[in-house]
Amino acid sequence: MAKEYLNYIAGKWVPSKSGRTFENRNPSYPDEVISVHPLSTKEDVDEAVKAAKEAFPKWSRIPAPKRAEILRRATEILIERKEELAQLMSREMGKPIVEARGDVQEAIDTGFYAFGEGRRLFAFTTPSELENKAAYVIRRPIGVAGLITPWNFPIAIPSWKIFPALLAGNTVVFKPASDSPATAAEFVKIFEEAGVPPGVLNMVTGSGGEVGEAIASHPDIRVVSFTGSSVVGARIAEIAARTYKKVSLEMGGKNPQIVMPSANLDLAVDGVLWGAFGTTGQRCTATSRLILHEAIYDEFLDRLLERVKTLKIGDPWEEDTNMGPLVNEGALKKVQLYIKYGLDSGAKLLYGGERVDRPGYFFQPTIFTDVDPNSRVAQEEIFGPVLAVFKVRSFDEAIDLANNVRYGLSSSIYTNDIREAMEAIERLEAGITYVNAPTIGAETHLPFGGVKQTGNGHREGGWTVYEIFTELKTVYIDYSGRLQKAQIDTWEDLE
Ligand code: UN1
Repeated sequence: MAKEYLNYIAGKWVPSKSGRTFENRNPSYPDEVISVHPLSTKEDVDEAVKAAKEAFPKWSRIPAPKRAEILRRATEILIERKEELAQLMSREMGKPIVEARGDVQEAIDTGFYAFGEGRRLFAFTTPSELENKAAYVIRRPIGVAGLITPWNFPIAIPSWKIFPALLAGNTVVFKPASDSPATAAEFVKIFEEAGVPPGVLNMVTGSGGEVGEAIASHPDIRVVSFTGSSVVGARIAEIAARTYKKVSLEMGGKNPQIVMPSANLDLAVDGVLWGAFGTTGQRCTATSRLILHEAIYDEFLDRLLERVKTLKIGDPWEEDTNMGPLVNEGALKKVQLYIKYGLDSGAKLLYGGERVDRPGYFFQPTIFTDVDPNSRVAQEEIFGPVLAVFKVRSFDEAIDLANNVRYGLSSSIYTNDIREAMEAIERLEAGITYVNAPTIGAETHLPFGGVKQTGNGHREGGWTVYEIFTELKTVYIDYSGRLQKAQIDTWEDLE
């Protein structure tokens, strides 16, 4: 029997006012309906924002170290429920169980970081130019935060936003992806159980077109944080600008792994297999381009081909599965379309390219060689297990090719030449560069985000996410007892 979940508004689990629902199916066996969720409307978002707005004054006045105590409890519950959440996630969106546990762990790490941040939230002090005057900066919560998250990290990415937003004293309206709503609802229950007061965290499920747009346009939401496609991100920014919101966007990637002649080739093969086919290529950090120096090109592809055949595709809840399904039928059709684009543009299929013969949206790991660097397969985010391989003659050509896309999230270079490594770190146009490690696997306590069409200048993770969820207040305290004029009074006047 499919479990029925509801929206969470003002501390109560409630259906959508529309009375409508949608089904959440298992992508490995699409006949199985895992759960049913409210198909919400703007009206439901209005209710949630109202609750969040009402809860804000009290929540924002609780000292941050005390808010942190509640978030620590939530993190402890996450630890207790890690296995159960991972199992649900794996069934709901198809991530291999080992990775699903990692997803929950990422939220645990983020929760404990937030707990520590309760006793930091550092700002700045600096001298005033006038005597007997203090000048410093404090961080203030912003108000109601609208958080819109994708399905590929069903707990990790919501945690990147919910923990810091709440720790900083904001209240939240959360819209999870419609392909992972059950894990999201269980995550929200954890905050409820940990003692987050009614109205402080609200969840509304439904479509991006209806619920997402309502969040982006609501005048009482003051900050929006979104992770998803660049097209939707640009749309959110446009709508949100009309009500002067702060907007943080984390969007697409077309991440390269470069392999130079001095590299440890087996290590680089391990890296690309994990980077390209982990999570079935459905990460914004996934390796979708492999840039090989001509000196190692043939040998590298031989080794890669040998290894890619050994990847185990299967039910994601089996411990030894390497690749689960794509998330839904739309994702499968998109990948199939890109196989056609690749072949039409003259690329050669080295491996894969076919749907797997079994129930569910399974697709083979796929490798294209001889890819035209300006073709769609080389330029666009496919979000599936498709790797485009390129041959280059020099380091400079590798860097230029790596930068020849509109995205800039992650990047990687395998080399044992220190000059190449250091130059790549400077020259790769990306928010993240790995040396001798794959493009995936960011740690939660460091800044995460990208340049070009991947982002709009913000960084989640670590301390930088607190820049997103706080406003700076500049404070001047004049204890001279007289009117002092900045820029006008001189030191000699004071004497
Ligand atoms: C994403 O794909 O949206 O670095 C995030 C990584 C993960 C996060 C990925 N820690 O691959």
